[in-house]
Amino acid sequence: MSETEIQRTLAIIKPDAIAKGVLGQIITRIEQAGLRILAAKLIHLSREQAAGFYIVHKDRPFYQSLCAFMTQGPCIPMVLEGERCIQRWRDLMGATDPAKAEPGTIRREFASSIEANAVHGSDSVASAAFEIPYFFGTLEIYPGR
Ligand code: IDP
Ligand code: MG
Repeated sequence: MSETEIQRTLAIIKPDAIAKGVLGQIITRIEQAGLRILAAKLIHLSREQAAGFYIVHKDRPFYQSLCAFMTQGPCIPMVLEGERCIQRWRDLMGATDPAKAEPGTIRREFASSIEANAVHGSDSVASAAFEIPYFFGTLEIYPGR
């Protein structure tokens, strides 16, 4: 995939960010960055749904705790689209640990901890290809261009 190719990524506004009331501020950053929102919904994940989404982390020590956190309240998965969208959204998010995230990033500004870190973003084209259809069917994604 070339550097300027239009990509899609799966973003999630996590339960901690919704509980804190910073949903609007996060969406504003998406809009200001020029990333297009092609799909979005509010969903309260079951334990099984969270576990399936994070299956890649099943052997990590934080897996059970992460799945519990993701079911604490509703979250908002979204499909974002734009040039180099995967890396641009990761850059807006900042590092996984908010203490290590750059000033001005979403996680630095809004995350509570390395676990309750406000947002998710696919980390590659391959993970986006798994994560987008995990939440959205073809008919739920605005075709855009
Ligand atoms: P990422 O979200 O920045 O891609 P990953 O390593 O893919 O980070 O981890 C997935 C999620 O698991 C993180 O966003 C965070 O919520 C949680 N997590 C990652 N590392 C830890 C940890 O060391 N302790 C607790 N939770 C963690
Ligand atoms: Mg990840």
